[in-house]
Amino acid sequence: VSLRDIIAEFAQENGCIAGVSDSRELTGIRKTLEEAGTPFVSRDIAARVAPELVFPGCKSIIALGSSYAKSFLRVDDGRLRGIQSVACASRDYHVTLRGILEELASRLSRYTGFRYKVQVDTGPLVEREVARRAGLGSYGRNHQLISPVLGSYFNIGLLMVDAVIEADEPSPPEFAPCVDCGACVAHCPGGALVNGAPLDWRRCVSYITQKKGDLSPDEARIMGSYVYGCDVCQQVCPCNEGKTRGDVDDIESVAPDLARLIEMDDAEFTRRYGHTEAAWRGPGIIRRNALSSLVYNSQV
Ligand code: B12
Ligand code: SF4
Ligand code: SF4
Repeated sequence: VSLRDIIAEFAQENGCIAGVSDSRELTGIRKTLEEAGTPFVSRDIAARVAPELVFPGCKSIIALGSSYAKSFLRVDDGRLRGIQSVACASRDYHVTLRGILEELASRLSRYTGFRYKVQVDTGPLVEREVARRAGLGSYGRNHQLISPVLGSYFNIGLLMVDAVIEADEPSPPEFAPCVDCGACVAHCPGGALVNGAPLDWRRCVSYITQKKGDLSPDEARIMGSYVYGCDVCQQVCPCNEGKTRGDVDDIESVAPDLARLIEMDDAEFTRRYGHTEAAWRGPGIIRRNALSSLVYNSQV
């Protein structure tokens, strides 16, 4: 069997999509990266585009995509509820996807010797571009990488290896259906999506819910009822129709009772958020957002 067959079989067993990219520099996106000034990531643009700098000896990169799409109905029980990304209804992908990639490395090591490095979100490489080159999907106007199989609600994890594995055909950059759509641009609460330009991240609700410090009145207004993350540009996207996998178990994970959140102590924070991606900024930021959402709700 070929390494490609093993990867494909492993991905299927784990409900993921998979592709392989070569390790050449990510050409063509350097200028955008320099202009974007992206938060939460390395400012070392050279490392962001060069697999060789991130993992010396890198020959191939396996990209996995793991869905977090779940369906749920909004509740109307008279309580003031905030909004959280549906990602908060799943276990933190930094942990789960890393585990899956470590397991893949172990599976492949039965067939060949190699060194490897895993990156899931926190490393410098521009993950969406690597995943596009590995054939996982194309960019929507919402800047999400959209897969024909999973839609856009999926996380990306990378396994860099120093073995050569035959690469997949890259996906075309632009998601074709966007030409006749524009729903995400029209519905983005912060007006952060501008056709043809990089994301205006300072106006992106997802960024505002994760930034440190106080919120300006403008930021609080854009954030509205959101407490962690934002899915609007995915919710309105036709690419996600029929792509959910299971239901949200606990409505509090996507529509938390704001009065309860502002009173949450650290132990309650760990119980509610400890296993999710929303835990990384700590309880103070979630309480800040909950309070801002309550104030916002009492004004509208
Ligand atoms: C910093 C960051 C953020 C920042 C800034 C986002 C941004 N768009 O730059 C904030 C906090 C706002 C954010 C929000 C979110 N993020 Co984020 N984020 C990252 C991170 C760490 C770096 C992103 C980055 O390098 N941005 C720089 C910009 C310039 O790069 P880019 O968006 O990838 O786009 C480049 C190319 O890909 C291409 N491109 C992009 N769009 C388009 C469109 C067209 C038409 C074309 C031709 C090209 C093109 O050109 C760009 C320039 O080089 C990555 C993980 C990583 N290490 O890569 C996760 C990552 C991109 N985020 C992810 C997710 C899930 C989200 C949220 C959905 C979370 C949420 N529910 O709130 C939102 C979505 C916001 C949005 N519309 O993009 C996933 C994306 C998965 C996917 N299917 O696309 C990633 C890959 C994390 C992961 N491992 O799963 N994020
Ligand atoms: S909502 Fe429409 S324009 Fe936006 S990414 Fe989806 S298909 Fe493209
Ligand atoms: S995550 Fe929300 S605020 Fe950010 S671009 Fe998408 S719709 Fe706009």
